[in-house]
Amino acid sequence: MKSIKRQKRVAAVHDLSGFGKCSLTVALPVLSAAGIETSALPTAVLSTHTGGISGYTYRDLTEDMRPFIRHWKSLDLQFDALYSGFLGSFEQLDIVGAFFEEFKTKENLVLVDPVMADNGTLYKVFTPEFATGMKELCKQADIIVPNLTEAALLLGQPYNPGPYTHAYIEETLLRLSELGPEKIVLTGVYFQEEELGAATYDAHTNTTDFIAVSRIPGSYHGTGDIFASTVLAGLMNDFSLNEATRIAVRFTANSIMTTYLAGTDHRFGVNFEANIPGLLKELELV
Ligand code: PXL
Repeated sequence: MKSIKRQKRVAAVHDLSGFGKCSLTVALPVLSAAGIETSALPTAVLSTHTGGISGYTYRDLTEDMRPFIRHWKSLDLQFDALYSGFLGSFEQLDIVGAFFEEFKTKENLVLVDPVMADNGTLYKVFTPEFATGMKELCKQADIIVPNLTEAALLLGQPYNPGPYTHAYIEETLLRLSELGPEKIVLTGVYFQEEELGAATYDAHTNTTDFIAVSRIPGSYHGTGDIFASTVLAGLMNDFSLNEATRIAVRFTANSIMTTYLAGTDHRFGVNFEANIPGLLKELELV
């Protein structure tokens, strides 16, 4: 057991999708399990996520966000990390940018997961202008966690489906850090068909790292949110960027494996819950 420390607090800016584990229904349990107090600034409320499920309801919470932020400011709340993911409208890019400006301190961390696309295509609720706006938001971040589709959109370059070369990944990491963020975690990285993992870059130390695990067949919804939330959980528990990324790759892969073996619908998200005890061991919390 680690000695008792001051509890860290994170503000998570994501949608709440009622069914189909992703965004807040992943960020809250993962961060809470890792001992972190997690406040939610919801961007939208949906009956399900938008990936491969039709007929979902969509309540855009743009109008609630500024009053939410004002109230938090009036309470003089402080956060150890500001963590944004799926935003509910174009206007929210500015609102979240202003939120970062208000709550950024010298010590805390701004992590932007530029959730907007995967497998070479934008999610259907977003426009190319949204991608341009997301690039501006990323400039305010200390860490960004894009997949390779999002990286291509942020850099205005064509999507490359892989397998990748080390040179391509290193160049992409460098160009992303030139946007502003000191640390980059790139997901969906693979050099051979049978693997999948992530790459990191830290501009402060000018170091790059790769971690890959065996690829599990299929594409599983919500895994990007599990991954990014776990990277943050690791960082908030004082692991280095590379250690936190390794923990996140293993936890995400284990959750996918549990789901693959169970044969459940990939659109409904993965069984990360079964793997939380393993995560807590990796985080040295038990
Ligand atoms: O996991 C990303 C995500 C989050 N929230 C909503 C989504 C998606 C991806 O499709 O639709 C509502």
